[in-house]
Amino acid sequence: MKLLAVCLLAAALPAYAHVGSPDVFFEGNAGPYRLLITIRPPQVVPGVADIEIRSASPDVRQIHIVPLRLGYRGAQFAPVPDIAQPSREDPQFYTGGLWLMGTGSWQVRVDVDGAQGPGRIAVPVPALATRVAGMQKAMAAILIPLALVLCIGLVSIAGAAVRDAMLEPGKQPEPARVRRSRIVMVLTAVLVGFAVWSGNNWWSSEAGSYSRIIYKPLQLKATVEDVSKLVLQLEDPGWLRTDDLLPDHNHLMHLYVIHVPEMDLVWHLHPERGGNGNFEQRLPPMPAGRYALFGDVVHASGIGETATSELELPQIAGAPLTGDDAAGTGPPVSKADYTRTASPVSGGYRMVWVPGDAGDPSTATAGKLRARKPYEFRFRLEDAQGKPASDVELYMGMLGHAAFVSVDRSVFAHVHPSGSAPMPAIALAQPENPHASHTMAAVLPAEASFPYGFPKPGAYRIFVQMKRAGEIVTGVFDAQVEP
Ligand SMILES: [Cu+2]
Repeated sequence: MKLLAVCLLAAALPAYAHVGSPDVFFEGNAGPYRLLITIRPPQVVPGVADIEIRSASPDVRQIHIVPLRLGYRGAQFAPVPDIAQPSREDPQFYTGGLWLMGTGSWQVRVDVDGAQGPGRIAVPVPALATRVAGMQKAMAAILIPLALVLCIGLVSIAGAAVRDAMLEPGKQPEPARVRRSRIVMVLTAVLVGFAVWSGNNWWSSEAGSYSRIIYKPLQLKATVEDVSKLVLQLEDPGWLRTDDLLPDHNHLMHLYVIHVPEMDLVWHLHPERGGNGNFEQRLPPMPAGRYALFGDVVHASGIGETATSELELPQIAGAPLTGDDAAGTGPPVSKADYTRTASPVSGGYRMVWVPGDAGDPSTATAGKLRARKPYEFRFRLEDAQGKPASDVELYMGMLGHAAFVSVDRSVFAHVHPSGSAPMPAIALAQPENPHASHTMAAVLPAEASFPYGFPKPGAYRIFVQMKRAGEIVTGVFDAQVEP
């Protein structure tokens, strides 16, 4: 019984990174091959995850994909990998579907074979049941009459067997036989009814245990104490732990605070664990107003979650920002210009949204964006003369951090140059090379790129943070995403 409880708990652990943006986007090197990988996890589990892989180079011959449990030691006994199918229109684009058989933390291992030899990379992906699949009406319309035919058939077969089986051809059954046959038919009908009733009970109990593993988001309760101390309480929705969090870039929580509805002010803060398990953060100076909070945490399973809340604040005198905490400003989103590609940052510098070349389908270009399409978003820091910045530094181990937020706040995704998977999950998937997608060059490039695709059409704001000359700078851009 105890074992069963542990298994149920393990199955219940998973939760969702980001808000309204379940697809995983990943960019990294499988040996010598640069790949942009999209994994669309199923909404019901077991279910099929759709995999899309775009190779940056044309010398790939074949790609194999296989799903494995994340951090599973028996990975050498992996199932036989599937072959990803190349697209007819774009030979560098491959697709495939993989069954994820249970809820929890998975990885998709991608093996590439090509002119430059073999290459391998693994992408973490959470499999979470987010809904119960109902039976389609058309299917029910076919199956229910068929089941009725079976039940009635069984009853009449049993009756006929008793009435007619021993009868000589051409003779009528005597009344005693007819009576016995009726009794058998009634008994059979009772038995069949009981079988259907127990089947329905079994089905309902299976459905009940499935609904227990359906993902329920972590709740966040935000209050302000002692004038300027933000206190965040993570609330367990009944089946999820909040004491198993892993640090991501040395911080247990990455909190975006966005002034709403205009989204003209943003803070990227890192609350620390306070007493009694709460998270606490000294707030910086902030004007009175309404604020949306998006707090990213990562569970020990490698699955990330974003807990959200909104609160009304009075004017906060606040304390100056320290460490990795950063602030940014942009124009009000009601005056958004969806073709604007330059965002001024401090020191006379600016951040530029770098467009794709004509005919380049994978680079996101301002003003030309479609939903459910994976892109690479490229941003460059430039000085007043338009020269790329030469003093770029890593910001929390990365060239940049980006947040994609829909104006209606139903979508929030915190994305890194390696993609949308949390870094601890990437480290679990790539134990031998956790920095597969980190830049380790002595002089850092002035450009950061982020793989991401918008889950649905609408207006979005993109906050991009990079660091130069010891200062974290924030670029603010707008995107109108077409269906
Ligand atoms: Cu980040």
